[in-house]
Amino acid sequence: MPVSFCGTWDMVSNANFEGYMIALGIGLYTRKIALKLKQRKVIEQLGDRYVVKTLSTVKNYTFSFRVNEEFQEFTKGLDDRHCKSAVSWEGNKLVCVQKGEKKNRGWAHWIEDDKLHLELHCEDQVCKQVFKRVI
Ligand code: 1AG
Repeated sequence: MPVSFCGTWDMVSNANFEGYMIALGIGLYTRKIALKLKQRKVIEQLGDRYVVKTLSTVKNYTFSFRVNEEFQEFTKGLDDRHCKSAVSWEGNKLVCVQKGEKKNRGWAHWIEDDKLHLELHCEDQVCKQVFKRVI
């Protein structure tokens, strides 16, 4: 049984978020604002359904999924693209493939040293985020 990702997590580091946003085609002005934001993850699990909220003072992004079940994702307020997304367990990592216009797009979440780790990738860019538990 994998460890629970549920709870509230605050960003402590955000490496190459700029490169990831450039790969997604986010404009300069939005990138400058987005880089200053401390993101918060709120992860809830209701039965086999996960709800993941990415919160900030400027924008929030919420989506939900069932593991191993493809879903339509619209990255509303982010890059506003439609993806066919699917999340699965790979060992202790929760791994998402986001099929769509952008090649090699996806993310992986795992827990290491009591921190929530997130690797976001798109094309040749990898962003690495780490969050500490607040509740
Ligand atoms: C995500 O988490 C969202 C996390 O899928 C990535 C956040 C933004 C990156 C995408 C494009 C940037 C576009 C606009 C930037 C403006 C604000 C950014 C900060 C606010 C975010 C809401 C995946 C994973 C799922 O956590 O578990």
